[in-house]
Order: sequence, then structure tokens, then C-alpha cells
Amino acid sequence: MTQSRYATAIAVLLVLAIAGIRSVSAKNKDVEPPVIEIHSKKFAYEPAEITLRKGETYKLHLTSDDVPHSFRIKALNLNAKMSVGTFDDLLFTPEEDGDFKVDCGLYCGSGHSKMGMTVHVVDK
Ligand SMILES: [Cu+2]
Repeated sequence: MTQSRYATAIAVLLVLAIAGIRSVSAKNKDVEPPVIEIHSKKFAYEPAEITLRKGETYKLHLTSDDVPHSFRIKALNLNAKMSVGTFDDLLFTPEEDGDFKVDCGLYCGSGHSKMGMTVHVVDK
């Protein structure tokens, strides 16, 4: 009788331990990066500026409203396409603070060189 009580107690502890591990991993999975939607259109980005926290991961949800553009930050060696009619997701974790200029890395017409936005990265 005592032995079966032991077995029951151990089984209960195991179930609790497994449930605990599951809830921790479920929590981690639930932490989705914040999504920031960015549109490009001749010859601007919308929004024109965003503020991100250093060290945090964001999902940049990129699209174009007219012709193909790109989201380029030369200082970070980053250049992501912005396609018409579809979204491309760019996971982005800024590692240094400061203001970063975004420009278009894909020739899109007469105002191409005027396209720009600013990514402000702040230290928490
Ligand atoms: Cu362009």
C-alpha cells in the first residue's frame, strides 16, 4: 500500500514537472516580436520614422504600394526588398543606438534619391 502511494506521488510530481516545462516553453513561443508595417511609394516611406529599442527583435513587415522599392540601411549593410502586393518580413534586432538613415536601394524613378526614412534606435 505504501509503495503504491509512493508511485502515485512520483507520478503526480512527474506530471507537474512536465506541465511546468511545457508552460515555460509555451511562454517563450508566445513572445512574438512586435510587428512594424512599413510601406513604400514613389517617393517616400510610411511611416517616415520609427523608434526601436536596442537589443530587441522586431518584425519589419515590408511592402510597396506602387513599384518595387527597397529598405536599405547602408550603415548596417542591410537591404530588403519591398514588393508590390505582398509583404516581406524582416527580423531586425538593432545592436547599436543612434539614428539610421533608410534609403531605397532599387532605382524607382525620378525621385528615387529623395526617398528616405529614419530608424531611431534608443538604449532602454
Ligand atoms: Cu527607389
